[in-house]
Parts: sequence; structure tokens; C-alpha cells
Amino acid sequence: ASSFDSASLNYTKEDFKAKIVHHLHSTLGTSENKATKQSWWKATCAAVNELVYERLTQTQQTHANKDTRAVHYLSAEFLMGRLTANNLHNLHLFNVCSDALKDLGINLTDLCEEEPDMALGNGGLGRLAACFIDSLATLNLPALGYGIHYENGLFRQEIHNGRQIERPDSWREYGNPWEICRPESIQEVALGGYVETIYSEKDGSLKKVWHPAQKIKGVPWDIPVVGYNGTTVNILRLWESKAPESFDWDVFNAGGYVDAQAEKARAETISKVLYPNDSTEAGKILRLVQQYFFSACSLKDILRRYKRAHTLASGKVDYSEFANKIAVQLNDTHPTIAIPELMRIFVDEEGLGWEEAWNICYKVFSYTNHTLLPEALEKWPVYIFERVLPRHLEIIYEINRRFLEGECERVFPGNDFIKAKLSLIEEGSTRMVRMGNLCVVGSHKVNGVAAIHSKLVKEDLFPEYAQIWNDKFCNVTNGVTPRRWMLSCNPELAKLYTETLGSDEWVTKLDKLKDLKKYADNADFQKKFMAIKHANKVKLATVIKAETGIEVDPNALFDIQIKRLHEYKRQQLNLLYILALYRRVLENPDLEMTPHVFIFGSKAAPGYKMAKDIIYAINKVGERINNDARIKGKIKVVFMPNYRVSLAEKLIPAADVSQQISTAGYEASGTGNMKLAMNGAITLGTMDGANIEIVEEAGEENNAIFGLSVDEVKSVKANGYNPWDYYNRDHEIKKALDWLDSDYFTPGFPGELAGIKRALLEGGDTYLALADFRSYSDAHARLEKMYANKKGWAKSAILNSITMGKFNSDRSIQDYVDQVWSLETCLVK
Ligand code: DL6
Repeated sequence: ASSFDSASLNYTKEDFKAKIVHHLHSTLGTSENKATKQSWWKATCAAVNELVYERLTQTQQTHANKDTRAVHYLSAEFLMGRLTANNLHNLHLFNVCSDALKDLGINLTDLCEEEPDMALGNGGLGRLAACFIDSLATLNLPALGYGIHYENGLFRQEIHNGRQIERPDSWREYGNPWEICRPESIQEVALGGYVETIYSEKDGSLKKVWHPAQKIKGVPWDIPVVGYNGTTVNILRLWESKAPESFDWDVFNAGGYVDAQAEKARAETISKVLYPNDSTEAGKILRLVQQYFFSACSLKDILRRYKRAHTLASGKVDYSEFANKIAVQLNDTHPTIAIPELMRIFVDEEGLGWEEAWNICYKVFSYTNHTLLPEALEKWPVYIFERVLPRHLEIIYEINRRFLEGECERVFPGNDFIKAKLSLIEEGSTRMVRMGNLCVVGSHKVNGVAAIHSKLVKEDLFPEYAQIWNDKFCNVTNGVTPRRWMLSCNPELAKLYTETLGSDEWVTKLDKLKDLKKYADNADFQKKFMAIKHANKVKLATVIKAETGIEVDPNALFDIQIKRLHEYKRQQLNLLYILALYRRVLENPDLEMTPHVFIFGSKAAPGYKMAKDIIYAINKVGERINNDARIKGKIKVVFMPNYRVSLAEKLIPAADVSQQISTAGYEASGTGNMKLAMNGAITLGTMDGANIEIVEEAGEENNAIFGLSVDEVKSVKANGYNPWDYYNRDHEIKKALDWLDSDYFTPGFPGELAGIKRALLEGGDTYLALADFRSYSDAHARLEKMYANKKGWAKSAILNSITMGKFNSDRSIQDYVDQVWSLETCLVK
């Protein structure tokens, strides 16, 4: 038996049953006849954890014994979703577990619904981090994820009368069986206070001593990350903030019990809640504190481990190996503060000279940029730094001085204009620390997340830096894990692929699916493929009915746009088309068209009014259309509340069309586009982000591409774009916008949806929705035609699904290994 045979793991059906019942009794303290679904779920997880923990220990021992180089993935967000099905699949235990539970009268799929999503992220950036740690473990790479153990993840979205209402997401209120608290690895970090400069009589040097005002305890929670097919179980370590006990006791003894409790609450606020902003920097002190808290805890943890292996007999630590052993990836600018923190530790605490410290430091760090949106590029007011991290500010000034006088002066001698642009400090009425610039200066590699995006990072965002350090800039196109996004969420499709290929090798080597090309035209294969799609649509229709009360026909075309709500992602363009189509049907009730279900899933940042208005408009327009008997169900509009990973897993396998319609140049990559294509959806999209690479793989003829290119967007903007021209010229645009200005969709409340019209006309239509409307409408027409040809559609859908090998996150990780981390695999027995 192979090591993945459930029998060889003592996980035959009977073993599994016994383990589950054992944990039901002795871990959950209940019995078969009293147990709730929650208890059964937790008992099942406990049974799986027996194996997970064993492998986790093996992995850690192997890595420690071999003193392996490891990558540390620092990310303020890890959007993990649910772990039960994922872990079972990765351990090859899904079927045996399902059979064991069936014998116990329980359905595994139902049980998985008991698990709350671990929604510790906003969207693309956080979910990417989750896919990456899956791939790191799968590729047997020594790696740790580091982040924040938010008590409340991304808010739960409810829709009340069409409007988004935010509710707290207390995902671990009743405990989470996948996490382990590690009090033995608690760290303490400092905040605030002042810096003292001490003059040394001995050598005339100046020593800086930081006297912090406050200490915070970081309590680590480990989530095992189970690699597929492999024996590696890495960890994701998330830090929870607590007040140090010593503080409580001092104040308590002085009679200040209430004060001590208040201080405790303040310390615990740090990891209380995830900031719900996607693509906007929050600029709040608490956010900087969060960033410092988890970066500093993580670095201390990294140093603790390093010291264990590199402390000399003399008691001194040998730092000469540090950059060879440690790689730290900064997932966007959120953990940037780790750069000055490591410098502080080296120089102030470990006694290294500045140059020695810097030479190690920049080799350790590398930075991934995820957006070009100016409002997302983090800047922190200097006065906040002075209050929260006074010593770090001094270090940033020193890094800046050396950079401006060194490399910058060498390449741009005497050019104060460029120096002002590249400086880590933005001068102005409020002086700001530019975190992006600090990342570029303090890292040895900077990457974008799709080819076009990386080009724009290098040429438009950081062109002068690229002149200084051309080789620092590179591209790593994003990817997603096929374990979650095919094998687990679309089991029937996975089975078809495995059976047809005679092997499940594709689950790690996704390129293997290309061998199915010869079947793309095969009638029998097409029939099977489309039957799976149809069954997925039937299932989704039931979910839609249950969640929204809306009845949809699984024979209709399922056209899906799922992503955060942002004007650049252009849900408003989708809505305009729906309005135009609705009018066309009203004006011509006999219009021949494929019934079309438009499905949205999206959360808006709570403070982003226009995004919330667009959600409201989608719901109001949907209400009217869905209840208009005149159009005989030809169009349905569904807004699925509380879009999240577990809902995505139900939507994606059922999609016919994947809407990826951002203004070209604005979506760094996208990853939903990859997941949808893998599951056989046709992309209706612009030439933006990874869409470009997706159609390169799948063929433009198998997708519906439209709209202005990146260069055209630039030139339209440069030539003075006037949305009124489109409004006046195109009667469908005019009528759709005027409709929003009436009370047709909000009877008795005229103008409730008019904000969208205003933003598109008076507001200047920043994201060129009107400029792209006609070409978008034409692309829809092409799609309709494609869909009418059943065989042609099946072929295109299959070709999309089987040509997505490039977008396996294993490939992205291998690119990081080769271009950025130089990491070696380490097999764990
Ligand atoms: O790289 C992951 C993901 C990209 O696929 C999206 O295109 C991009 O919008 C997203 N960025 C964010 C938030 N940005 N910041 N900061 O999620 O990253």
C-alpha cells in the first residue's frame, strides 16, 4: 500500500468510525444519541487531527534537524475559508471519512456546512495567501505563514430591503478544531514611549535606547497547513494580542482593578477585528499597530528559531547565515514595518553595525505589490509614527538618508525632483512615510502579480527605482490551488478528469489536463462535461432559492460576477447592460434570447458609499425584473448575500460565464477569473490583469473579450474623456441612466438610484464604463451566439477548463522559489 492508502494509515472505514466515536465520547464529552451536528463535526476533525498532528511534528523535527532555509510569508490577511473538506482531500481521506460517517448515519457534506468560514481577509490578497500556503506544503517547502488571529473576520453581510448591513463575524465563538494555542511560544512587543540617545565615553559612539510606554503579549495560534499528497504539514501562525500579566498584577496590587481591566481590553483590541477595506488604506493608528504587532511577533519568532541553531559556544549569535536561512515575503505593504524592525533588532539589540545589518536585511525581504490604485498605496503620517514607533521612525530616516545620498545620488546626481519622489518621506503639510518606497528600498526583489501588472509596477509606479535597480523587479503571475478550486468544490468534474486520464496526477500537475484536448470535440465527453455543469447549476438553483427566495431555471445561462464591490471592477457596467437588455425585452416581448440569470456576490467596504449604492441598485433592479411577468422569466437578477469562500465554492462550479470586466490597467491580476475558467466558465472580460494570460492559454476565440486596452485607456484619459458624449450618442446608455434617475425601480422614491448616473456623468466616469459599454454589449451578443451552439459552447468550456495549468498556485510558488526565494524542497518521512 502507498503511504496515502487509508488502510496503511490506520484509517480504514472501521478505524475512522472508531476514532470519531472515541472523540465524540472523550474529546466532546457527549454520546451518539445526544450529539449535535457541531459535535459530530468536531469529533470528525479531532479524528483527522490525530494524523495531522503526527505529520506536523514530523515536519517540524525534520526542518529543525536539517536547519533548512525557510520562507516566512507575512500577510495581514489569510482568507482560509473552511478547512474540513480541504484537509480530508489533501490527506486522501475524504471518501473513507464519508463512508465512515454514512455508517454512523451522517452525511459528510452536511457536516462540512457546520464549519464557519475562517474569513480573515478581505478578498484577493488574503485568498492568494491561503492558496500559497497550500502550495508551499504540497511542494514540500519549509514555510511558515504569519498573520493576525482576528477575533472577528470580515463582516457578515445581510441584505435588508436591498441594502448591505454589516454584522460581526465571530468565527470562533464556539471553538475551532483546526487551531492550536501555543503558549510556550508567546512573544512580547513594545509600543510608544521615547528614544534616549546615550553617548559612549569609551568610543565616542551614540547609542539609541528605546523606552517603550507599553508592552503587548502576542499569543500564537497555529493552524496546520496540510500539503496534498505529501507528508509535509506546515503551519500558519496567527498572533492574538493580550495584555502582559505583569501589567495586570502591578495595577491590580495598587488597587486599580478596573484600570487593569481597561488596559487589558485596550491590548486585546489590536487583534479584535480585521479592517474591512479592500484597496483603500485605513490610515488609522490601530491599523499601524496591528501591522507592527504581527510583524514584530513574527520576527521575534523567526529569530528565536534561528538563534536555537546558530548560537555559538561563546553565547554569541552568528548572524552570517541569517540571509541564507531566512526569507521573508511581504504580502503587500502591510508588513513593511518588519524592515525597520529587523534593523532595530540587529543594531540596537544584537549589536551589529548598520552596514552589516543592512546587508543581511535587504537580502531577507522581498515584496509583492497587489495594486496600483493610488488610494491603496499605504502612507503613514510621521506624527503617528512618532507616537507609536519612535525608534522605527529614526531608523526609516537613516535608511532614507543613506539611500538618497548613496544609490539615488549615484543614478540621479543632483536631481532633487526625483529625490523628492523616491524619498521614503513625502513632504507636505502632513509629512508621510511611504510604505511602498520603503519596501522597494528594503527588499531585494519586488514583484507584481500578473505580466501586465508587473510591467506597470516597473514602468509606471516605480520607474526611477527600476532605473536604479532594474533586476530587482520581476513578475510572478498569481495562481490558485486546484485542490480547493477543482477537486474539492467540483468533485464530479474531478472524477471525470481522473477517470478519462486514468490518473489523478493533474491535481498537482494541472498542465496534465491539456492531454484532454483530444476530447474537447468528443460528443460523449462533451455530454458528460455538460451534464456535470448542469447538475452543479441545479444544486446552485436550490441554494439561490433557499438564500434569496428567487426561482431560477438551471437551463438558463448562469452569468456570474463575484468579487469585492469596487467601481474599477465595474459591477455598474454589468448593471447598465442588464437595464439595456431588460428594455430590449420590454420593447420586443418576442425577442429571441437565451434565458439569462445574472448572479452577483459581493461585499462593499462599509465606508464606501458608492459601492453600497451599487449593491442597492442591483437588488432594486433585480426585484423589479424578477417580478415582471411581461418578460416571461427571460432575465433574472440574483444578488447572493454574504459572499465568502464557502459560497464561492458553490457558485464557481455552476458558472457558464465569468465576468471579469475591470477597466484595463486597474485589476492587478484577479484570481476568481482563474477559478471560474478552471471550472469551465467562459470569460467575458477586458484585457486586464491575468485575463490576458488566461485567454493566451485558452484561446481568445473561446472567450468574449471586449473593451479598451491598457494603452487605449491611457490615451482616452489623456485626450480628455467626456462621458456625456456617450450618453448623448448612445440611446441605450441614455435610457438606462435616465431609468436610474426615475422611481421605476424604487416606486415612490425617485432618485434613490440616481447617484450612479451622477458618478458616471457629472463625476466623470473615472473607470470608463460608458466608453466600454457598446463593446461590452457586443461581447454579450457574441456570447449569446456561442451559447446557442451547444457543441461549440461545450468545446470552448472544456478548453477553458483544461488549459489553466499555468494558474495552479504550485506554479506561482515554483516561480517564487526560482526567482525570489531560492528555496529547496525538504521531504518529510
Ligand atoms: O494578488 C491578489 C489580488 C489580485 O488578484 C487582485 O487583482 C488585486 O486587486 C488584489 N488586491 C487586493 C487589495 N489590494 N491591496 N492592497 O486584494 O490582490
